Amino acid sequence: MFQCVLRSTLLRQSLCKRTLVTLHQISRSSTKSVTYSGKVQRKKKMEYPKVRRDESFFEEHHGTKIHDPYRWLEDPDSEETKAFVEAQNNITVPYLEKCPARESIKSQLTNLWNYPKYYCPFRRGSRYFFFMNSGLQNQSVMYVQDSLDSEARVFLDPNKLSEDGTIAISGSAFSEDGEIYAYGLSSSGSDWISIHFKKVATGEDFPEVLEKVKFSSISWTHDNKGIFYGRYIDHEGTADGTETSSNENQKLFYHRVGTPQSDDVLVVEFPDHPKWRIGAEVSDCGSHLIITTQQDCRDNLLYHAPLPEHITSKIDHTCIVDTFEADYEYITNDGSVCIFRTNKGAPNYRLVKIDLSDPAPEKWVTLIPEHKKDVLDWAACVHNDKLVICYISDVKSVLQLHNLNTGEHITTLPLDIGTVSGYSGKRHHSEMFYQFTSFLSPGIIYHLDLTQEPLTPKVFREIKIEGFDPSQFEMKQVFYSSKDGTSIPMFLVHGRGMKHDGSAPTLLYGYGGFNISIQPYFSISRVIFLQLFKGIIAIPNIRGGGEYGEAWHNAGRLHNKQNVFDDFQAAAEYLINEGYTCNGKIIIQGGSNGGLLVGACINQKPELFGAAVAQVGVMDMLRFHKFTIGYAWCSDYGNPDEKEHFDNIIKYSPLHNVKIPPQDLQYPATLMLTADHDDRVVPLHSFKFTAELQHKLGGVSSQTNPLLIRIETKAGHGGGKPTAKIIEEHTDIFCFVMQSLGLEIS
Ligand code: X98
Repeated sequence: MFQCVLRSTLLRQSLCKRTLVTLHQISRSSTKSVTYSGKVQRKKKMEYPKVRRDESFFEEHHGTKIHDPYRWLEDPDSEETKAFVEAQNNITVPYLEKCPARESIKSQLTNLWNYPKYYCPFRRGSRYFFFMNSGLQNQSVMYVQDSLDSEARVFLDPNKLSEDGTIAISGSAFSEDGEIYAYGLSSSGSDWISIHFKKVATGEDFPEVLEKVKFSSISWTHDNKGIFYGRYIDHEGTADGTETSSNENQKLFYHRVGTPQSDDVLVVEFPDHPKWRIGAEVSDCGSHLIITTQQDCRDNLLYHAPLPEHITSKIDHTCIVDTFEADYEYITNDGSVCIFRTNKGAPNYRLVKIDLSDPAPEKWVTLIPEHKKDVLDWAACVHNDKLVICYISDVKSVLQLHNLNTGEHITTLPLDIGTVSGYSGKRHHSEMFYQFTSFLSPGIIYHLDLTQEPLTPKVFREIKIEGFDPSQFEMKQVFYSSKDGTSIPMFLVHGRGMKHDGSAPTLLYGYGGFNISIQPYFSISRVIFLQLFKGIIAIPNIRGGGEYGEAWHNAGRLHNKQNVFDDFQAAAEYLINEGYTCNGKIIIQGGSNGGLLVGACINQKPELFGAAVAQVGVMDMLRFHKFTIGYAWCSDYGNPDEKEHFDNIIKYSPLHNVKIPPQDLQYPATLMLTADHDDRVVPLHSFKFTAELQHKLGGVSSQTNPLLIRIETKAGHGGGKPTAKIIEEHTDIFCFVMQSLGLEIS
């Protein structure tokens, strides 16, 4: 399961720069309190496109009449929506392109980006594989080696699959003997993948391609004959990621390599539960199929089935967990005794042994108990009887080795302050690799030979970047108090010896949801922000994430969602009150669920921020569950069709809470970003919110800050985006912020 990248956080893009305010000169005293950055500026007002409002369209939600004048924007294929997209890009693109520093920003970004990026090697069969990007390649290339010291040959180069780098590898698995590679390809950033099969020895592809695959695991039977995968066989109409239809009725199939997809065997389905997504994993011993189902974005059911020798029909499975109340993740097994990572009765997660032949919960045995403070983030088995366990401790990674049989702690591997961003190792291997990253460390890959005592990790590869000297910067973690007194951790990164005079442009990035932890990681665009603009990067670990386990997630979801916004706003207030920056120089940024965060915060405290960048955000909180996989997010947002959730959601839904601010105040300069193939958070969210912002505020004389949307083509939610598009996007964001805040490059 772990190959290279662990628990990737969504859209870990940043933007960056530092500069001097020109138009926004705010008095020093105002930087000490949260006030008037939104004061009227002497800037030219933007002219926005005329967008039709259907004032007559409304729906009753639990007795409340809700107007939805832009419902027509939900049809991505209508001529009117296409005209909207064109009209919006027609004002946004010239705004971004007139930035005088554009070429300089782009070339500095490109130059610094151009360094070799290596990822953890992993052994499959008798060979080693790794991904590497030489610098500016659109997609990382997969290499193969016969041994760690032998020459690396290109195994699969996705850059050869399209002219513009928009075809990306997304999901893959080697057969047990390492001789066949099953790999998913996604086009233009869509979540849809097609699965291909490659013979490792010759590089030759099998003829068949598996289509209509989404949200799927790929797991091989140990006879190397085929894979289990999830498919939306009933999906009608376009399946290229531009459609918005709900993803329902996923079914688990078995595909035998070398045969057409039409011959695939339907092995598991749950026709009474169209919204369940099915995960399947063949156990380490090859004898069991572990099946999980999930309806939302937390808690899963658990089933198992002994694997038949020949898979020709449905597989009978036995239910082990029949209630959605906790997460269960298979780690390894010895015979019928399986180890799972779970938060059942352990909000910070524990490892538990479940005997499949006697699976009653009262018979479960705790192998690694819950840590009282640190979160057991992931676990893997290596060298037959060892467990690698990664904890999150105050947002930083801690990596340990334990005994598989007793759970006993063997050693804690030395690690700097940062994140274990990659791991590879197999139970039947006596070596492992792991990758470390942090704000100021582009990556160190360690190799650990578990046969050598004392256990001594060796640096296998360290990534260095010409033109980036980490010693010129400093990073620290602070804890600030949120509105209700909760202590929130926040990382701050800035130039060493930075003037602490409240004038630094500050990029405040947040996510706040879905049990996702935002741990330190390296980002070139953030370095650019630090270097060019002498800025500050501020990353608060707001509630809703997984940094402190289930309790932290729970404190920021459903009826507690407002805590997420409060935490983010309190971060801005802390930065101002501590004299780091002032409201006119705070740029808030978030993507996906973090786009919702940005949308909600500009509605709730427009005067607190100078600029806002909301990427691929969820903005219509009354309708998110109607599109693609949106229904799965009810575990964080609640179901708007239920009154108690509606009553909560309507208070913060970005689309429904745009208000003209009090006299003289205005919304921050706001840039929404979306893309035509985003089938995770469909573009209509950003379309409707933009139309509403421009309608309500566009005619207000104090609103001189621009309210714009950038609509990308041949791109999706962020995964698999080619480097060229990423650099272009960062450049646009910098140009937007620079011009709208009146910043200058020093
Ligand atoms: C999702 O919606 C996750 C969607 N998702 C899945 C499963 N597999 C995936 C594989 C690739 C990409 C997405 C996948 O649910 C899956 C498959 C089988 C069984 C269980 C799950 N997420 C949320 C999201 O994208 C947050 C985290 C993941 N959001 C966008 C939330 C709001 C905005």
